[in-house]
Amino acid sequence: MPMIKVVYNSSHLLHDPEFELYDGRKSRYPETPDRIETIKTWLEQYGNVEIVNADHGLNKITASLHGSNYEEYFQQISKKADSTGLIPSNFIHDTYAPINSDTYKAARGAIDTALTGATLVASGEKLVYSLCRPPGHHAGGNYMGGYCYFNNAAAAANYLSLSGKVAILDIDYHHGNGTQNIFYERADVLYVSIHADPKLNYPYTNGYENENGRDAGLGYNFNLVVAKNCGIRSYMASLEKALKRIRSFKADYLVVSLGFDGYKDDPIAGFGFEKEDYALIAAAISGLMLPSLIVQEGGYCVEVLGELAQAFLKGWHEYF
Ligand code: Q9C
Ligand code: ZN
Repeated sequence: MPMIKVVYNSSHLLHDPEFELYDGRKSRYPETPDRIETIKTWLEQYGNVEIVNADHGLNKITASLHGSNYEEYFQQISKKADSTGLIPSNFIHDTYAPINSDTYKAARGAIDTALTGATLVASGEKLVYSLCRPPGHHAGGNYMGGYCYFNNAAAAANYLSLSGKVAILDIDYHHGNGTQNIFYERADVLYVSIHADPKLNYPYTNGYENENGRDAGLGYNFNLVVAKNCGIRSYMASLEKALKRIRSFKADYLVVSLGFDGYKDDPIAGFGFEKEDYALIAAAISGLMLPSLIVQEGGYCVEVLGELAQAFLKGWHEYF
C-alpha cells in the first residue's frame, strides 16, 4: 500500500447530538464522533497513512456552492440553538439535522477537510482520503438533512471542476439527494450513485432511476437502485454499470462519496457486505485510474469502521 494522505479535523468532536427524532419519538443519534475517531486511530496503527490537518482558509468556496445566506444563517442559528437542537426553517429539510451551539463549527471543519483533500488532489496527489464529519451528501444547495449540513463532496468536486471534468461516485447506502441537487443542471460534473430503493429508504423524495439531470445537465445524473441486503455479487453488477458510465464521461478527477452503511451489521442500513467486500469495491473503482478524493459519508457500525476503511484502502490498486 502506498502512503496515503488522510485529512482530519478535530472540530467534528464538538457536534454530538443527544438524540434523533422520528414521529415524535427520541432514539439514539447514530452519527457519533467516535465514527471518525475510530477510523483515524485504526489507520494510524494499521495503515500506511499520513494524517494532514484541514486547512481553514478555504471558506470562500462554500459561498459559491450553498449561497452566502445559507452559511450566515447556519452560523447565526447555531449560536441560538436550544436543547432539542431542532430549528424549523426554510433551510432544514427533515428532523435529521439537529443543530447545537457547535454544529456550525463542526460542519465548517468537515467542508474544510474535503476542500483540503481537493487541493491536494488538484496539485498532483493520486489518492487522498478526507475524514469528513458530519457527512454531507444529503445537504443540497439550500437545505440540510440526513445528518448533513454542508455538502463536503460537492464542495470538493466543485473545486476540482475548476481544473477538469469531475465524476462523483456515491456508494453510501443512501442516495445523495443533496449532491444530485447541486449538480443537476451541470454537464461538467457527473453524479453517479448506487443506493437502496428510495421508495423504502431515506431520502424517499429522490434517487429514482428516471432522474437523469436537467437542461445542460441532462444525461449527467445516473442513479442505480439496489435492494437492501443485496450482497456483494449483485452489487458488483451495478458497480460495473456505474464505472462504465464514468469511463464514457472521460473524467479528469474522481470524488468517491464513501459510506460504510452497506456493511451487514449496520444499525440503520445494510447491503449485506462483509468486511473484505470493501476491498473488492475499491479494487474495481481504482481501475478507473483517476486521481481520486475519497470523502467520508455515512456508516454506523462503529466497532468495524476502522477495518472497513483499511480494507478499502488496501483494495485500491496502485497505478502510480
Ligand atoms: N431511524 C447518511 O448516511 N434517517 N445519512 C434514518 C432511522 C436518516 C443517513 C432513520 C438517515 C440519514 C449520511
Ligand atoms: Zn448513508
